[in-house]
Amino acid sequence: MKLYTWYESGNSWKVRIFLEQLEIPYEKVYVNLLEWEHKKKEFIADVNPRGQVPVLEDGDRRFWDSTACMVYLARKMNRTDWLPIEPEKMAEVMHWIALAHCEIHFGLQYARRGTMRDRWVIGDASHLAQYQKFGKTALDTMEWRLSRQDWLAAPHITIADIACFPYVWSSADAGLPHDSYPAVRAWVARCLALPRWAEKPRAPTRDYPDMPNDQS
Ligand SMILES: N[C@@H](CCC(=O)N[C@@H](CS)C(=O)NCC(=O)O)C(=O)O
Repeated sequence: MKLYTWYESGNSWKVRIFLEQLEIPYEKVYVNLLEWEHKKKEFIADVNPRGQVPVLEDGDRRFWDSTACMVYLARKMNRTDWLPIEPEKMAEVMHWIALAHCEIHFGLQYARRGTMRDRWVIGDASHLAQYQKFGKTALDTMEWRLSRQDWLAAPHITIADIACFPYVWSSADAGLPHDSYPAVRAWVARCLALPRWAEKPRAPTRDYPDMPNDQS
């Protein structure tokens, strides 16, 4: 398998974490987001019409969304522990996937990207407070759940936890540190303590400054 990815891409990190959890070997193809390689005509025409990473390639198939990639991998490997197929259990996972693609994406991810790179998806820095409002809803919702159980969607880890992880881990970069979110902080530590998870972290972030900056 091949993963189109970039060092600072939290969505790519999700797929890398899952590939490593499943112990699937893969090749990385770096798409330099800082040089706008993801918006080049050839990338859009040949790899991802959405102009984003991650993209997972398996034979002649390509999947261009972190959740699509994780769902594909979970079903291909028949891992119902990571993605249950019973209606209620699957819907529980979808609660958190929806949060990842809504408040976490439009709140924490976009606030972080604007703050760190001065790239604002809508408007300019004057929109930061709006992004942070979405982001706060995400953190409040997760705190509610994680103060009652260890993992988001089940008594064990699922792809819901991976989907929510990267931009919650780095939410301090979006101006929303974990000081008032003890259950979220404990969940981040629980994730990082898993084997084949913290081995290849992205750049350190304010709440977790001691993580090595391996960048591979
Ligand atoms: N829904 C997509 C979002 C992917 C996404 O936002 N990727 C970022 C990098 S983390 C990107 O390529 N951004 C460039 C852009 O949106 O123009 C997913 O979950 O994979």
